[in-house]
Amino acid sequence: MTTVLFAAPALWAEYETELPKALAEAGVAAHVVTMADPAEVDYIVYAPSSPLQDFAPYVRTKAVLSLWAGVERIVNNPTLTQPLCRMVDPGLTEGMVEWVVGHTLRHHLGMDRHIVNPGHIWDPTCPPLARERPVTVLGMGALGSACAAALRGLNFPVTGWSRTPKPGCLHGEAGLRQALATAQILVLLLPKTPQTENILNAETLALLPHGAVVLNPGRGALIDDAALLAALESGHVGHATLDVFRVEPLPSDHPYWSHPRVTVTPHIAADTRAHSAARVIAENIRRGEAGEPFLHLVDRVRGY
Ligand code: NDP
Ligand code: OXD
Repeated sequence: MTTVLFAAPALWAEYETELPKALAEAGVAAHVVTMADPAEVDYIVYAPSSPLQDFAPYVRTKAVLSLWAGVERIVNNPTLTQPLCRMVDPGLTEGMVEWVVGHTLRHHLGMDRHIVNPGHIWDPTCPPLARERPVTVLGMGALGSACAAALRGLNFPVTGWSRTPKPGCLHGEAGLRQALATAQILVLLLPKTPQTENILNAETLALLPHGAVVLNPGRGALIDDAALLAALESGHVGHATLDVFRVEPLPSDHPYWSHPRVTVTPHIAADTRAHSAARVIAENIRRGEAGEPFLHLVDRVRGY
């Protein structure tokens, strides 16, 4: 059985050892390669940044296993008729929790005031406690729910919002309005779909409390950039910390780079970690071979 990795060559160094090891642990005999005759390939491990775009010749392939959590670059590919699984990796989740908690604490505690204090101003104002700082997470999936749990563990009152009803979570248009109205810190962890594009626009930004902070480790297209810049200019949004952008790398003349109340991080919020991700991939290959349902199967109509 042949599994082929389509990803940046640098990733091969990690997966060429981790994947065979994980497959052996899962009791699956598979050959892992970076090149193969398409007609001979059983599974494709795929980074959406890979040049592979035509899946039609992969007639025997039982699944395409994405190394990324976000699948917007591949989900509408008309040549992809094979099942598509997205990445849910404990290592990636851990990284996202750390990024979200770190940036939430930065803004909650007002750390910048003390880190950058050229006038040596002695300002003894204490920040409020976390329990007094409502946070909203839009997107309560694998990543959003883990971030919400970690923030709740620090006593932040967290409101979650998702597409479908879930216990303790808001949904729908009215739910979105309610979730935004209290969000002193707003975290975007939605996938990019036609329904979520520009979800943060002039109208929804206006629903946030004055001075709210926006953290976007989801996807750049979730935000109407002009509307966010206008809200930053007016002071309605106090700060935006952005990890993802419509165009990446973010062009050097983009106003986000020079805006004093925008922090740009270069799509590093969370990375798929080969050691743990290889085990997720191996489990899906084991399932495929055993005729069991795949984990983390993408709903192609829903788009995530
Ligand atoms: P999941 O699919 O597990 O979760 C997505 C969540 O978004 C679900 O709660 C889903 O609702 C909700 N959602 C989807 N569409 C809508 C909608 N129209 N209205 C309301 N809620 C909606 O994804 P992950 O948590 O694994 O990942 C989220 C995103 O994070 C990825 O798609 C990717 O874009 C981004 N990401 C960014 C990284 C980075 O380094 N910056 C790294 C990894 C991921 P429901 O639960 O009802 O289905
Ligand atoms: C992902 C990402 O989707 O890195 O996994 O953004």
